[in-house]
Amino acid sequence: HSADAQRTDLMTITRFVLNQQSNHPESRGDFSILLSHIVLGCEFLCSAVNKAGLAKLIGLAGETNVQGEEQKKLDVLSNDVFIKALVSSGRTCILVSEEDEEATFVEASKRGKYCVVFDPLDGSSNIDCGVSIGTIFGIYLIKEDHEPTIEDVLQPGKNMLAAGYCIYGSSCTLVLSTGSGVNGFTLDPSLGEFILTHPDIKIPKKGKIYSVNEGNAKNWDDPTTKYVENCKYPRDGSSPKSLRYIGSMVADVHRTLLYGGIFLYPADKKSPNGKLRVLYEVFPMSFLMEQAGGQAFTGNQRALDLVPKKLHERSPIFLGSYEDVEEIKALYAAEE
Ligand code: AHM
Ligand code: MG
Repeated sequence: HSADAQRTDLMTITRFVLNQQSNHPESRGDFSILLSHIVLGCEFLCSAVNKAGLAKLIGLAGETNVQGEEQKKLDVLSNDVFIKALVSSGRTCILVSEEDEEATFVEASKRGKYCVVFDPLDGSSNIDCGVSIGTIFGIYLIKEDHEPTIEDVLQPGKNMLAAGYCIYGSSCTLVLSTGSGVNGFTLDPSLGEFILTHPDIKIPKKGKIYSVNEGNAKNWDDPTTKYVENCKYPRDGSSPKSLRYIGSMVADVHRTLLYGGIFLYPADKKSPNGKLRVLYEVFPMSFLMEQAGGQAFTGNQRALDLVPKKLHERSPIFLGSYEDVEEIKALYAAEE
C-alpha cells in the first residue's frame, strides 16, 4: 500500500521534547514549560515579521497609531514579548538579551532554575527588505539552590543545556538541540504548532559554500585571508567554493547546517573581536554545529570553551562542516 498522502501522526515539538527527556523525569515538565514559552515568542514574531511589510498600513514600526500612541519598533517589541513570556513561564531566573545592557533578574516569586540568553530579533537591518531574520537562544541551568548571580550566565558554551534558533523565512523553522543531536520543527500556521520536519540534522562533512562579509577583506589577518583565497583558488586542484552571504546570521547558519560549508565572522584590524556576541550568537550556533557533527572555532580555541567575562562580549567565529573548519584551524596553527 502507498504511503499516506496526508500525515496523521504529527510530532509536535512539545511531544518530541517530552519523549526525548523521558529519561530525565525530574526536569521533564519544567523544561517543556520553558520551551513552550520560547515557542510562543517565536510564533508571535513569525506573525509580526510576516506583517512587517504592511507596517505602513497597520503601524508596526516606530510610527504613531490611530490613537496617537507611539508604536514600538519590531526589535523592541520582540524583546518585550520574549522577556514577558520567559518571566511568566515561572521557570527562569536570569535573562540576558542583546537588546538590554543589563541582565534581567526574575523576582523571587516567579523564579525557576533556567537562565536564558537570547537575541530576540537578529539581523534586524534586513526587516525592511523582507530578507530572513531570526531569534537565537541558549539555556543554562543554575547551580544548586543559591541566589542567582551574573556568574551563572558567564559560563562557557559547553555548559549550555540547550540551544536553538528560529528562522523567519519562506517558512518559520525552529532548530533545537538539548544536547543529543539537532532537530528542526516547522510552524504549521493552520495548527499553530511546530511539527518535526528535519529529524536528526547532520551537517555534511565538507561543503561547497563559504559565507563571509568580504567587504572587510582589507582588514583581515593572514589565516583568514589565506583561507578565503583558497576557497576561490584551491591549491589542491579541487573546485572553488561558492560564496553565499545573506548578512543575517540565522539564515547564513541555517543554510550552512543544511547544505554544509563554512560561515565566518573573523577578527579584523578594526574589530579585533569580530562582531558577533559570544553569549547569544556564537555559543548557541556553536552548540548546534557541534551537535550536528560540525565544529566551531574562534581562531585560537574551540568556541564552546570560551569563558565570557562580560554579557555582551564579542568573539571571532568560524563554524560549519567538520573538514572545512579543520582547514582554518590548520592555518591558525601554522601561524604560531
Ligand atoms: P545585529 O544583532 O545588529 O542584527 O547584527 C548581527 C548580524 C548578524 O545577523 C550577521 O551575521 C551580521 O550582523 C552581519 O554583519 P555585517 O553586516 O558586518 O556583515
Ligand atoms: Mg544580533
